[in-house]
This record gives sequence, structure tokens and C-alpha cells, in this order.
Amino acid sequence: MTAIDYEARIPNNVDLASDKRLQRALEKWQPAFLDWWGAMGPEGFQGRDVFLRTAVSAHADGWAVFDYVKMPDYRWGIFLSDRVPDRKIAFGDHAGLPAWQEVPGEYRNMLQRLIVTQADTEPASVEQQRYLGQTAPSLYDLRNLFQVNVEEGRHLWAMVYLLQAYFGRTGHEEADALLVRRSGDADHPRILDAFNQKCPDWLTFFCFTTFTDRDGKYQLGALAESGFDPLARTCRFMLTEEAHHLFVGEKGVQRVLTRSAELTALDPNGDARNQGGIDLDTIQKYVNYWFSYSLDLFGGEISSNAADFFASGLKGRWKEESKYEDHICTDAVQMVPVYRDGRLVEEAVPLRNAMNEVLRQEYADDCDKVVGRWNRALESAGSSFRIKLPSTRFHRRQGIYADQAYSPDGEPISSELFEANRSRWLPTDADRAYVASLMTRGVYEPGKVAHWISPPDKGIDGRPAEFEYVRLT
Ligand code: BYC
Ligand code: FE
Ligand code: FE
Repeated sequence: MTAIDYEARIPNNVDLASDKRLQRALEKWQPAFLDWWGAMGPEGFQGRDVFLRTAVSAHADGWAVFDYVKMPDYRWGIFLSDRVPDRKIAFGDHAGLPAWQEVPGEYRNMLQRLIVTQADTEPASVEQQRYLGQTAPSLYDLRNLFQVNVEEGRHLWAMVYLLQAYFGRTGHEEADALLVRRSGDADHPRILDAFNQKCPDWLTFFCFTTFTDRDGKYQLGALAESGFDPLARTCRFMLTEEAHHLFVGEKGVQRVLTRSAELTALDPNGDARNQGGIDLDTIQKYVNYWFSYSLDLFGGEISSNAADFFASGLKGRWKEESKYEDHICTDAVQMVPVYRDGRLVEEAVPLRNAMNEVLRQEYADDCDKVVGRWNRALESAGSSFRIKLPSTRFHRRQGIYADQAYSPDGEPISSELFEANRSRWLPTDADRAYVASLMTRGVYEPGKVAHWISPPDKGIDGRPAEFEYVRLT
């Protein structure tokens, strides 16, 4: 195992000090990153003490410390999980050969593209969440937002390290370009659709961290299986941090649901909006929106890119090594419902070409479990309302379901019928304006929470919920 150099300008466990060229390159990128953070990171609060977790080691026991930190002083570092001795490529055409410690020349472009795509999402999400601090429902939530933000920043560092260490000049150019693209920018947008959508309110933030960060979990899981060992190792460590992002999302939505159920019960007409809360129907629409946008992040159901990623050994399935027996997948097929002549028919797709869909199904099953936990919370709150995930065909922009309209149940329907129901299925401008109207200012007194959300049931790192997670004085 490699010792952590925590005194270095860039904390790392990759022995950066022994590679002066790389160290210089990263130290040159560092001020550009900090400029970007200042311009596009959280608006306000940069001079405040925030009770943050900082990664200081890549080991399961005690990999992080919690303390007050001002965000610009956060120690963004480069941490790879320990090397597995004699690790072999686990799948694809090179299965059984030693894992690559250098970039395999024939796959250079493909690998760089995968890393750039992964990297691009990290700063994008920080940009999307830039203004949320202004309207935080509590200090606890404010702290969680900033925790997610600084760690997405660290994920960017993790990918930039790979680009600069292994991809020469083009890697350096891509590292710079990551600080130039902007979420939602007309001329230089982020690469994937979901990362160009607005995240203007906290219900969106909680849906985003539930559904979009969860795409991160599955994509990182697939890349953690990679035959390119440095990528696998860095993704393994990123997954440790990711768990908290998913927690923030799931518990956030759950607290909104619980509060909404209470306010619905309180109202003589059963209308949570009359009680200053968010009605459950609106929450369902937000779920529909972010689940479908996040499904798009898995790419096409039938994809030659996915087949190439798998064949080359660069990107596996979720838990490829431990969960599957056949790691070659040249003979197997995956049945995929395809729209033909006005109806859906199951078609056999060569498994390698269906790898995006295999990963998407893992993801959708996981999302289903989250919704199950939300529904148990609704039940405990005495509500008979249940959140339901729409079909994976509903409201898609990418893949084979993008050209045809589907109902939330996944039935093909006319685009007229879809449009006629759009306002029932997806958030309207009025819904968004209503949600935003509840969140015009932050709630910053320790222990207080906004009216539209229930308090957290416990605090962070053993601290009470009413702890001063961000010091504003
Ligand atoms: N939006 O063969 P296809 C995270 C493009 S999230 C726009 O169907 P492929 C995080 C595609 O690029 C995890 N474009 O798909 C979460 C291709 O373009 P070209 C991020 C899209 O390539 C929260 C064309 O359509 N990590 O970490 O098999 C906060 C046809 O593509 C989209 C990764 O994504 C889209 N949604 O799969 C912070 C892992 N979907 O080549 C962080 C790396 C597809 O025709 N990326 N396209 O120009 C990949 O593995 C693959 O690039 C994808 C796409 C799975 C994304
Ligand atoms: Fe991330
Ligand atoms: Fe995340």
C-alpha cells in the first residue's frame, strides 16, 4: 500500500513527489480549478466554516476526518484504492491477461473518451447546484450540499489525474476543457443531457442526488471493473464517497414525503399546498422527470459503443467479477422490447451490444428499492399515497424509446396523448414556480428546518441534528 502524502500541495497516495513532471502539471491545473470553484462553485459561504468530511486515506477503516473547513481550503486529493496484486482483466476479449498499468495503445481514444465523459459530470453537478445554498432548508442540509459539492470536485481531480498521468498532450487539453464547458451553456454545454438540466430548488436537488448520483454509482461500479487498473482503483475509492450522496438524496426526498403526508392529513381538503407544503402528486412528477433523465445516462439499449467498451475490457457490468460466470458474452443474448409496427416485441440482442441495458436494469432495480423505502415512510406517516417509478420507456431522450411516446406504464401511445397528459406526468412551470416559492430564503438557525420538510432523524458523524454544521457568524 502507498503512504499518503498529506503535506504535499496536492494530497495523494500515488507518490506524486516522485514524478516531477506530473506534479508540476497538476500544480498548474490547481489554480485553474480554484478559479473555476470560485466562479462556478457554491455561491456565497466560501468564507464560512463548514463541518466537512475530508478523504485522507483509501482504507475502509478511517478513510476520512470530519472537521470545520472553509471550502476553498478543502484538501482535494488524489486517492486510489490499493492495488490488487496480480490483478487480471476480468472480462472481454483479453480476459485473463494482466490488468493494464499503462494505457493500451489500441484503446487509447476509447478509454480517454470514457474518462472525459465521467469527468465532465463532476463539475457539471457542482455548477447545477451553485445557488442552492441560498435557500437551504436547514444548516444540516446546507452542510450536506457542500459535502456533495466538494466531493464532486474531488471526483474531478480523480479523473484529471488519470488524464494528465496517462494521456499525454491530449489528456492535458481535455483536463483544461473540463473547466471550460458549463452546465446548460448554449455554446459549450456539458456532455450528457441530465447535466445540462437546471437544479434550481431542493426537491430537484434531492431527486438529482437520488437518481443522477445513483447513475454515478453504477457507472463507477462498471468502471471499477475496468482492465485499466488505475481507472478501476480510482473508481473503487470514489464509490466510498458516493454512498453519502445517495443517502442525502434518498433521505431528503423521504423527509419531504413525510412532511407532505403530514400536511395533507392536516388540511381539510387534503391539499398539502394549502398548508404550505409540497403535494405528493408534484413529488411524483419530479421523480418521473429525474428518473427518466437519469435512465438516459446509460446510453442506447442497443449500442456498439457498449459492445466495444466490454470487448476491450475497459468497462464491465455491475459487479462483473463477483456476480457473473460468463465474462466473454459472445454467445449470449439479451431480450429487449423493441417497437415494431405499432407494438412492442421482444427482440434478441447480442449481449455485448445490450450492456448499457443490463446496467440500466441493475440501476432501475436499485431505484425500485429506494421507492419501496419511501413508500414505507409514507405508510408510517399514515398516508395511502404511493410513489411509483415510471417504466424505463417513459419520457426518454436517448436510446430506442426516444422516438416514440410511452405512458408511465410503458405502453406506446400517440404523441398527442402524451402531450395531453404531460402536465399530469411531469413538472409544469407552475409546479416549479410553486416549489420555488416555498424556498425563497434559507433557514440557518441551528436545529430549525423549513416548513415543507421534516427534520433529519439524526445528525452527521455522531453530532446532533441541531449541531452548527455551518458557522455563519
Ligand atoms: N446525453 O451508444 P450510445 C456521475 C451519446 S454520473 C447526451 O447510445 P454509449 C455523477 C453518446 O455519447 C456517471 N448524449 O451510448 C452523477 C454517443 O455519442 P457519439 C457518468 C448521450 O456511448 C451525479 C451517442 O449518444 N459516467 O458520475 O454506449 C453527480 C450514442 O451513444 C447520452 C459515465 O457516463 C446522454 N444521456 O453510452 C456527479 C461513464 N447518452 O459517440 C457525477 C462513462 C448517450 O455518437 N460514459 N449519448 O458522439 C459511458 O460509459 C458512455 O459514454 C455512456 C453512453 C454510458 C454515457
Ligand atoms: Fe461524483
Ligand atoms: Fe456523487
